Amino acid sequence: MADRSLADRYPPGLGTLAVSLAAGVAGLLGSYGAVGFTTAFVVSPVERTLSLYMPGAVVTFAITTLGSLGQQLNFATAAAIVVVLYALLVGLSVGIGRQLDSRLVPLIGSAVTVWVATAALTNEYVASLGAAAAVGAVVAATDLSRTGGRVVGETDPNGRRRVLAGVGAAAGASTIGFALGEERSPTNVMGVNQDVYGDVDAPSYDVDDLLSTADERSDPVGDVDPLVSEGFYNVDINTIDPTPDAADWSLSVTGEVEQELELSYADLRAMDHEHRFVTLRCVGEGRNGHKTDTALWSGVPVGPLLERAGPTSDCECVMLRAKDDFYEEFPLEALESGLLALGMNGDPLPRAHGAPVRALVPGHWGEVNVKWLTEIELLSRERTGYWEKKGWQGTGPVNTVAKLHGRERVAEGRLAVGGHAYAGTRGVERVEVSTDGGATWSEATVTERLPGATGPAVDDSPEYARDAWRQWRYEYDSPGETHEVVVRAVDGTGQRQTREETGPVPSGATGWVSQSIDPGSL
Ligand SMILES: Nc1nc2c(c(=O)[nH]1)N[C@H]1C(S)=C(S)[C@@H](COP(=O)(O)O)O[C@H]1N2
Ligand SMILES: [Mo]
Repeated sequence: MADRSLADRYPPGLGTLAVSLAAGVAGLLGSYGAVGFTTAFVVSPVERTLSLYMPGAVVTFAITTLGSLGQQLNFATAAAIVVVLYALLVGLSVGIGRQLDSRLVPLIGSAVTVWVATAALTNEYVASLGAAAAVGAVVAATDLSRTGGRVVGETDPNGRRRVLAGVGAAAGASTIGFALGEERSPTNVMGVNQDVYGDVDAPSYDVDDLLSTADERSDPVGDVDPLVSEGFYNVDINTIDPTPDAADWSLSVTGEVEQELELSYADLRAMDHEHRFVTLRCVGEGRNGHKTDTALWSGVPVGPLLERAGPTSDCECVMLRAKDDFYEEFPLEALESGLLALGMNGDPLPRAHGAPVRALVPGHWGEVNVKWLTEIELLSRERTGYWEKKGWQGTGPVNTVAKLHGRERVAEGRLAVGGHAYAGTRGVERVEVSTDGGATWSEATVTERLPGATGPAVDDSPEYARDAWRQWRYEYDSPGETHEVVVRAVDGTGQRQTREETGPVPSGATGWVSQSIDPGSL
């Protein structure tokens, strides 16, 4: 038995397929173990390519029918592609090894090709050894597995033990990879966000007064968030956020300008800051969706920077570009009153919301509020942004909306409904409520507007936040039976929220929110 042929060392047909796929999974988790949930993880470049080239129809379908699951689907597809790629490399190495009757070719071939493929995808030569080591361990375990000294072909015609050895080794390597990856992730798979600010002294802002004013003015009904959101929503084109190191991050102002600028994080930090309450709303959310939130942002006004660069742009339009390859184009005028945010609610900007710096564009849909911002390019002609290429039209001002998310029994026979209303920089003037399906209307109580921007960068302090939501509340006698509550907002120009109902695609949901309320359930 000393001279066993290679054919006996690897299980035939389906067995090798099983071992190769198991090795693929182990390789995936080997990569995760080496770098955690960062852009160096082998899935990251694949999901980025998918999100850049995935046809708009698929993306829109995913968003409208699956909600935020679209992004997870993208991630799962990318992970599956990596597993199949690794499995192919292992299967090929084993096949060639068989032809050459060599024991070394499967092992060395698998490890080396997986390493090269991972390094080519991620540009991480050392970290890619994680994937190679895991795959190598699986192949070696298959090769070395003991068969009890008997002739393999007789006792184990399907190479069952070898399959078990390979799959077992894959399970072990995957478990270790997963544990290591969770350990070193800035945001790990289990969803814990360990914020990373890079190698700088992260700013903290003295904004307690503003935050406590916001708290005092809040009037949440039921379990609705206060005026400063407790869990700010998140929309990204990729599952794995970039982690630019603030120390070597820079922002450039390029294109149709008299003078191009390049600013480091330290440059921005040294400039005068402003603190302002700003609401963001995603164009992709439903009429009564949960992707509208408000924070107190701290940062540098964009206007003076643009003036310094001296725009000469013919189209009066601008492209913002980011570290995750996201890009959005919109009218320059909208950016002039914008903010480059470095802080959120007194803390440094979290990774999930665009650390180290994101753009805030007053009154415009969330998508142009580009995170992980790297470039402001003044254009000579209009171009199409990421979401517009996929069929959305979300570069304009937000639609007016009043949402109904809170309901409670305030006393015997007395009910309250409430929520948030937002109309971008037009502001919310009032909110009207009907508790009889739209037959009769009354005015809701709305919260006092959030305070205006403060800080050394503000010349003449505005009285209230121009681009922030308000909360509304309406209390009424319970009709005793299930009834339809309808709500609509009127903006600061006197324009009432349109009644015409449309879905989110392409330019944001419209229509009045209407909810059925059963007093018995409150
Ligand atoms: N770089 C980058 N910026 C981005 C996005 C993105 O995927 N990448 N998503 C946009 C979209 S669609 C929205 S609605 C907002 C969401 O911001 P948030 O995740 O901080 O809530 O960010 C915008 N900025
Ligand atoms: Mo969005």
